Amino acid sequence: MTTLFLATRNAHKAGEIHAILGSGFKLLTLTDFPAAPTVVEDAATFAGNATKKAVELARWLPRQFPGPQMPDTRPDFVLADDSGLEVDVLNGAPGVHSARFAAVDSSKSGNTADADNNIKLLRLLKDVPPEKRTARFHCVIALTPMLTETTESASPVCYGDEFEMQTKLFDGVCEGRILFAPRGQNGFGYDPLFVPVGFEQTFAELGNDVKNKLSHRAQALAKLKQQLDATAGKRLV
Ligand code: ITT
Repeated sequence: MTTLFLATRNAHKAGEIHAILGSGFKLLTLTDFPAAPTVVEDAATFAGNATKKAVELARWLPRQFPGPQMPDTRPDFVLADDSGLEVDVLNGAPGVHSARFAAVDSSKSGNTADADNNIKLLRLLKDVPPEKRTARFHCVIALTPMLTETTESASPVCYGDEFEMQTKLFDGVCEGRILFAPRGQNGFGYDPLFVPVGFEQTFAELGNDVKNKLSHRAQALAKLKQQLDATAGKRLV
């Protein structure tokens, strides 16, 4: 069984990843490692931030699993998801700033409450007609193998590069539109405002089972699974 370390502090995101990947994976999360470093998400793209989260955690983790005595619990890969909402009429905003949209023009650091982010989005879109309220959820997942401690001590200079070189990216996009008021209780973030193409209900109304089949995250994870299955197949040959 493949063990993945989820580099996220967002419990909703971790729950969705768990539900989408199913029982074929063992998952550890940052909740299991409260001392893990906080990664500053200052890259300009989802791919940049996802890579940064995966690589920094993959670099830190080997020290938590010293020696070969923990082969069953030792993660095989770090998985980091960076995602957000891109609204066309806002030139792609909130984009990489989705988690802290309400504070993006202030000096405050850290994520802001989902309700505040949604209120800001609705305010910016208040005069935008329905046909111009197109948007998409975008997710990039970075998968970094957990290299061994021996590799790290062998050549610290090359080690960081090695992590980045071995990182694989998987992306997913879900097109839709933004409503004028929130609807529904499920999900998180902008789900109560987002209606995916082909539906009349928001992600928050459709519920987790439907969302996890068509979401940006589901699409990225389907590609990741395909890659892991192909690699496992090659190892067996
Ligand atoms: P981690 O970095 O710890 O994973 P985070 O919430 O800060 O948690 P991101 O930096 O990737 O994660 O920001 C993602 C934000 O984008 C999230 O907080 C929501 O506001 C929004 N978002 C992403 N996926 C979403 C989804 O499926 N439904 C609703 N909103 C979503």
